[in-house]
Amino acid sequence: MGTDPYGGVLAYVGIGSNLADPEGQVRRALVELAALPQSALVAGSRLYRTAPVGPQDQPDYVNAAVCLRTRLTAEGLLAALQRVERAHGRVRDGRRWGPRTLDLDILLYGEALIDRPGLRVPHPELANRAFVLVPLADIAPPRLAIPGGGSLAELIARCPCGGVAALPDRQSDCGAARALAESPQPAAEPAD
Ligand code: A4P
Ligand code: MG
Repeated sequence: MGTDPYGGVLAYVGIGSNLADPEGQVRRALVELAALPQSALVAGSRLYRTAPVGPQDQPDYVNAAVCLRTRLTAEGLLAALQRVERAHGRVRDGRRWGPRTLDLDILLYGEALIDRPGLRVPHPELANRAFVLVPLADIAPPRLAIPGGGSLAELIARCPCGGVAALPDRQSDCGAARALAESPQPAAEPAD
C-alpha cells in the first residue's frame, strides 16, 4: 500500500488529546485534517479513551487515527499537521510524553522509511502503543505492511491492547469518512 492510482500517497496520522475537552479537540481535528491542502480524507477511526502512556499524573487521552491520500511530501504533511496543532493551542513545554491539547503524528507515509532530524516514519513508538494500533486497525487492513517491522496484524498480536476503550460513535464526523472508505467508488481526487 503506497502510491495509489488516483495520485498521492496513503498516509496514516495518529491523533491524541488529553487537555481542554479532548473529545472535542479530536473531533475538530478530524474535520481539519479532511481539509488539508492537496489531500483527501480516506477514512477515520472510531475515537478511543485511553490510559496515559508515560507520566501517570495526567488525564486519560482520547485517541483516533485517519488515513489521508496526500500529494504533500512527508515534510509538507508534518508542517501542515503542526499548523493544526498550533491552532489548537498546543504548547510544547519540553516534557516528554506530557499532556497536550492536540498531538498529530505521522504514523506511516506510504511505504517510506524516514529517519531524519525532526521526522521519523514509521513513528518509532508505533509498535508499542495500543492507543495507536487499535485505531489504526479500524481503518487499515490487517495485512498492511509496516516498513521495517511486519504486518499490522503481527504488531497487534504482540502488543498488550489493554487500557483502550471505544467511545460511542457519532455519525456526524468520522462515520461519514468511514462510509466514504467503504464505498466501491474512488474518492474525489485531491485538489492541486
Ligand atoms: N517528529 C519526528 N517524527 C515524527 C512523526 N512521525 N510525526 C518530531 C510527528 N512528529 C514527528 O514532537 C516532537 C518532534 O517530533 C516534533 O517536533 C517533530 O519534528 P512533539 O509532538 O513536540 O513531542 P511529543 O509528542 O511529546 O514527543 P513524542 O516523543 O513524539 O511523543 P509521542 O510519541 O507523540 O507521545 N498516552 C496515550 N494514552 N495517548 C497518547 O496519545 N501521547 C503521548 C505522546 C504520550 N502518552 C500518550 C499519548
Ligand atoms: Mg507528537
